[in-house]
Amino acid sequence: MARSYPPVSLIGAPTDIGAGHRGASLGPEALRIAGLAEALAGRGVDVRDCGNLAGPANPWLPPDAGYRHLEQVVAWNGALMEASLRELRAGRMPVMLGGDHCLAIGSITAVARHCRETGKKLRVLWLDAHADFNTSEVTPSGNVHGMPVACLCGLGPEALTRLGGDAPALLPQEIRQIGIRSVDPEEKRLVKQHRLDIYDMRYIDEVGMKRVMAQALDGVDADTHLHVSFDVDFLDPGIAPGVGTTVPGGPNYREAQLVMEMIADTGRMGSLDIVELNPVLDDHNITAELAVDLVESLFGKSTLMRD
Ligand code: B3U
Ligand code: MN
Ligand code: MN
Repeated sequence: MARSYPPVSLIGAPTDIGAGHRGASLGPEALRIAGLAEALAGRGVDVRDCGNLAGPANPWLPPDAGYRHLEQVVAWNGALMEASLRELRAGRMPVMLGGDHCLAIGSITAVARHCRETGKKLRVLWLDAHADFNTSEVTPSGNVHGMPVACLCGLGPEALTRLGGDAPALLPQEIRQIGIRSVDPEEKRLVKQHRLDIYDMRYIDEVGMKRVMAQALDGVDADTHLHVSFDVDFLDPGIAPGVGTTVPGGPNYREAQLVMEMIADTGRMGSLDIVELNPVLDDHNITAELAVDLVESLFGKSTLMRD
C-alpha cells in the first residue's frame, strides 16, 4: 500500500542575506521552474504554494561585530518562523524553499515550538558539506549561513537564539549531521565540545551510507517529528554545481537517493528545508532538477513498491 503524506505548503524565502555569494535568493524560483509542486502533486500529495515571503534587501556589507547583516537575518527568520508555525498548526508540512541556510534558524525554531506544543520528540537531519556551527567569535567570514546550528543550540546573538522565546530551540542530541567535509578549525573545537553527532564523509566511506542512515534514524518512532534540512551543497559538486560553496568529495547520486529513500521509509518527515541552491552558478537548472528528483524520493518515489 502506498504511504499517504500530510498536505504540503511550499514557502519561498528568496534571500541570500546569510550567504557569501549572491544568488541563493533565486532558489525558490529555480525549484518552481524545475517542477517541484507538480512532482509532489504527481505523487498524490496535496500541495499548496504559499508564494514568497518578503524581507529586507541584501545590503552586501562587511561583517559588523562578527556578523554580516544580522538585523536583516533576524527579519527574514522571524517572518519564516511565523509562516512555518502557521502551516504546522494547520496540520500541514512546511517545505521551505531557500534562500541560504541561515533560514533554518527560523524554520527549525518553528518546528521546535510546534513539538513543544504537541509533545512530540524532535529529530533534525542536517544534510550538508558544512557543520554550520560557527559563532561570531570564530567565524572566518561573518556569514550567518555558517552559524545556524550553533544559534539553534543557543550559541549566538539573543535575537536569533531566542527567536521563538525559549533558548535553546534545539539540543545537540536532537540533531544528526550527514555528509560533513568542511569544518573550520575553531568550529571543530566547538562541535566536539558540544558533542554534535556528525557522520562525516570519512565515516560514510568506511561504514557505508546504509549503516550511517540506520544510525542517524535510530530511535525515530511514531512520536517523532523528523525535520530534514537539505543544504544542496551536501551533494558532490560533480552532480550539483549550482551552489555557492562547493566542497569536493560529497555523496554521489546513488548515495543521495538512498538517504532520501531511507528517510521516506520512516514515514515521519514533518518538515523540510531546501537551501543554498544558487541558479546563477548552475548549469541550465540541473541542480534544481536534481533537488526535485531527490525530494520526490523523500516523498516515497521508488523503483518498486516496498510497503
Ligand atoms: N564554514 C564557512 C563556510 C560555509 C559554511 N556554510 C557554508 N559555507 N555554506 C563559514 O563561512 O562559516
Ligand atoms: Mn549549510
Ligand atoms: Mn553547506
